[in-house]
Amino acid sequence: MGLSTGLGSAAVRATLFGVPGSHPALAGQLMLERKGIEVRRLDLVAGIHRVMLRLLGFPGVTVPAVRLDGRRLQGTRTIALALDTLVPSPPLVPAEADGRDAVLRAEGWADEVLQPAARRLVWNALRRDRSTLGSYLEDAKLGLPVPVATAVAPPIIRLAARLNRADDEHARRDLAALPAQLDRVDGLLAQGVIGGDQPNVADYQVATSVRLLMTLDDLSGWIERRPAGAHAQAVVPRFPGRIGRVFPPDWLPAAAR
Ligand SMILES: N[C@@H](CCC(=O)N[C@@H](CS)C(=O)NCC(=O)O)C(=O)O
Repeated sequence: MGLSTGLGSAAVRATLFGVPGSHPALAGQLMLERKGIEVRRLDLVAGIHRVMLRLLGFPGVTVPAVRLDGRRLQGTRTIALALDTLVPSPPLVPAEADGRDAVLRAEGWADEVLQPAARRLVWNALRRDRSTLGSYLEDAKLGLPVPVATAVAPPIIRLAARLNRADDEHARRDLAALPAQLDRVDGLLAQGVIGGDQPNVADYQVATSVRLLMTLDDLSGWIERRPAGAHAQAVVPRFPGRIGRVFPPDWLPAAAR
């Protein structure tokens, strides 16, 4: 079916480059799908994807990276704004009268604080136990059989953990900060900034990070019981990946021990 868009009325298709298990890549994918855009997803190998993205002509080194109508878009925030221009309805960033500023503030916080914390915690957890790494590859469009991908994983995990500063000091600090961060998500839900009938850019940004955190057995039960957990599951019904309990209990928020 043709869409009435800033691109004309032809069917709109995008190629999205991600890495397996990437929460912002999934946010990008969900936002494209929300606009009715057909998405072809390709996953690159984490760490090495920096080089691949450059070879593909993207200026930056992070995913999501999207090819859409001859344009190259990179970064969830850039993608959301570009999508609203190309396909105005339904909007990802609401109009001023509908709380635009609060949504953009929530998106910015989730992008800069929550998203990196979730990423560091999962890479740190994978350094401790990579036996379930294959679970993160379930939906991946990697072009490699899962057994091959898991066999080459150890140096990739080490590299990604180093690039993302997923050391123990950060993990400990990130775990200590989580209760306040989830309180903030619950607050955004209570204020109606996120969790409305029409998901906005902050819904996708927050929910994909919370969902990634919920792949950690150390945190999943605790998060599930909170409004933030229910919201994440509603916005992101499927997020493959699971790691058993790996963190020292005294690093965990008291309610998660
Ligand atoms: N915050 C940005 C960046 C996303 C990001 O850092 N993605 C990770 C994968 S989850 C990445 O590509 N990292 C590459 C690197 O720093 O090497 C966004 O939301 O687009």
